[in-house]
Amino acid sequence: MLKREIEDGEQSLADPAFRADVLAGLERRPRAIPARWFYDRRGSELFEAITDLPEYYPTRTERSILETACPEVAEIAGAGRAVVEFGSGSSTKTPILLSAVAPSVYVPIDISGDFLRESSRVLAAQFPELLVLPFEADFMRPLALPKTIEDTPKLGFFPGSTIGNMIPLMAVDLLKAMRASLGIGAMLLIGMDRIKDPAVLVPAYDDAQGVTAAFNMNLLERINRELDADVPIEAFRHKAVWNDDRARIEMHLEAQRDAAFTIEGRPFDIAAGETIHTENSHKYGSRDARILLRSGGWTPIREWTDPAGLFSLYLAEA
Ligand code: AVJ
Repeated sequence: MLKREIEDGEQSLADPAFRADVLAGLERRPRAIPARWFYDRRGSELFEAITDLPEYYPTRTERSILETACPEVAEIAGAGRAVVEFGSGSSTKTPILLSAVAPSVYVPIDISGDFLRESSRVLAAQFPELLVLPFEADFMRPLALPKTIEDTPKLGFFPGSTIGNMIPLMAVDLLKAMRASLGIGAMLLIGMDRIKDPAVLVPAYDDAQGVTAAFNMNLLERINRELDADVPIEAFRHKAVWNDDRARIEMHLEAQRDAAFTIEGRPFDIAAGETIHTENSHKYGSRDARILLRSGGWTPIREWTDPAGLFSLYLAEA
């Protein structure tokens, strides 16, 4: 069966974890699909486009904070650390840190091997002295880093407010896992988006050009591309809301009419007004962020923010 499909070229082989998350997510109430599935090739391109939008302040704000903070980070962290980046993706922020800290070793960790190899090659060319050791792994669990850097103190780097995708319970687990992975004497440089006026937050996730809408809708397109599915894309619309109780932006796909479709032979019915919850982006005030870090076993030692207080960067020690 598998062989026939490949020969006919009628169906690409879907990631079984994607299939399982989509089916389980649409069967549960409220319906929800994990945000990690946004990032296929098209989704990653759309996210890159989001980072350039006038409404999407986090990327450019964090980059400008890094320009100021990294020389100070280098001073506090001292020489001779290995920089370990979590979920490196195609990060354009990494060179700012590497230029300031000048580590001997850089370990980018990502679940997407393709992206990892591509960006490692670019960085190795940009920093010829640097030993780049790409590590393909799911960083949600404690990792065994390469033996060669066992005794080298680590500086973890987790920019982009990616931690905001997790509910606090998961965020704490992740911080603990990072502490275990990075070992004795480790430091962590982490970006978190701050709580602010919903009039600023909501447009950042619902831009005028509709790029974020396309990013959200691409999840349905991906389901139709990779699974045996006939989701009527035009029946859904992008929705971004501020959940004040939980201090997070939520993205949903809202059915605009009753719709019926099948995925992998399973029938689904969705009523007009019902949503599929696709992402959380938690925001943290300064005290919230410090409590979160401490809950995860990290002691905050320094915070940097931009003049408008939109975004924060924290340096913490294990
Ligand atoms: C990559 C998780 C930091 O939450 O701001 C951007 C993802 N989603 N626009 C964020 C995202 C919609 C982004 N993170």
